[in-house]
Amino acid sequence: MAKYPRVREQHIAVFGESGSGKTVLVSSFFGPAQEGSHANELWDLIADDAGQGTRLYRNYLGMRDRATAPLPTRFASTTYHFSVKLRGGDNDAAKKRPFDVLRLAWHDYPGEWFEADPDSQEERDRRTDTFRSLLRSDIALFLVDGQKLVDHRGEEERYLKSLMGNFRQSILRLKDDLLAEQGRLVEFPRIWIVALSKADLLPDWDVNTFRDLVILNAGDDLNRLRATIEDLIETPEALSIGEDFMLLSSAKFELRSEDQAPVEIDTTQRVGLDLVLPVASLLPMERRVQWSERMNIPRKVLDSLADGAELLAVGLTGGKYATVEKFLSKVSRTNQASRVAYKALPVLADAVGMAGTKLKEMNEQARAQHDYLRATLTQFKRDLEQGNDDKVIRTAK
Ligand SMILES: Nc1nc2c(ncn2[C@@H]2O[C@H](COP(=O)(O)OP(=O)(O)OP(=O)(O)O)[C@@H](O)[C@H]2O)c(=O)[nH]1
Ligand SMILES: [Mg+2]
Repeated sequence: MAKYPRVREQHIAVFGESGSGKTVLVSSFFGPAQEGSHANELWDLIADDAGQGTRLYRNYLGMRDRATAPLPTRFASTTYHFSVKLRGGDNDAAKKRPFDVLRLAWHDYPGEWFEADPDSQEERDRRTDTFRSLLRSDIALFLVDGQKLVDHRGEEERYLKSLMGNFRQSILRLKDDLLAEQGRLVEFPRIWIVALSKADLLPDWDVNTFRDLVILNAGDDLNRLRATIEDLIETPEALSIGEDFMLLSSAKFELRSEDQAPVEIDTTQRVGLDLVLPVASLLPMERRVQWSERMNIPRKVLDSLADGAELLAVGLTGGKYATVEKFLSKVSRTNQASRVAYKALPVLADAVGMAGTKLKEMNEQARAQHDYLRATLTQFKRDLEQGNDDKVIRTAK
């Protein structure tokens, strides 16, 4: 019997108005991994629900081969379940690894819900329940629609303010219901990445151009949104909103000028999608270390944020799982303060600190040793580093 949990689960919540590109995004995340020619040498990406997988792959093929985008899924809230199955299942490195599968739950939250009041108690309950189901996510992507920015050239402020204002209002509407049961929320997405969708429409922009535009035009609105969310959560200092930014493009869309219908959709030209898994799996751990260096975070908050970070850290650095397991069971027995937990585990800081040449060497070594977990995690970390260097993503330091 396996000694360790064999599956790690990460959740990511995607917030975007209707038409902002949510369905295309998830299709384009999943699709390429299903093409025979695109197989990843370290892992396989599969959909846990076969029907869902078929739908997403069909969406993708429609774009790739017929230049047709998927139909709108307005008002629908969907959670997609994916598994990243590491290769090398029965080699020696695999026997020692704490998990073989990294699961990703991807929650779509429909944008109409930002815009319109619920029209019945039933609808209101449904929204609250859906929102609750997102709360396990450490990371939220907040989409800014590149098409809308193009349409609002010169008056981007109007669009950005209404986007953030509407979202803030919808959180306020949910607030009483969310807090009714046990007061301030411990578990809540604490890292909100502001993401530009359809970045292919703004080919001259890098992530800094985008960030500057958002802060210049809607910095106050971002702060108000942050304040609103702070009121919902326990330990509100442990919250990043408006500190991380990224660019996303699911494909390069070429549109016919008369009616804006796509004539070609080049699915090989994607931006930022390869950062989704690295962001979902590593950013919570990194932020947890940054925050615990700066402040005292209660144990229960730490546990909900990037839980299992220790195992990931060991996976990255190639340390011994047994030490961590022993340590964790001791901590949970004695329920020690967070600072003790953090200090006693320098492996977390070590993992976060790995960078540059050292990281590259560790990745190459892990690949040579067919240690697929370490190869994957060090590769994710390299991808994040590269994304920052290429100015596709900008994560708070
Ligand atoms: N240029 C460009 N256009 C995109 C991209 N992604 C989506 N689009 C366009 O935006 C339209 C809407 O995308 P969807 O993914 O259906 O939007 P959605 O957020 O799921 O919208 P709802 O289902 O209504 O909530 C698509 O039909 C495309 O025309 C992209 O990466 N680049
Ligand atoms: Mg949709």
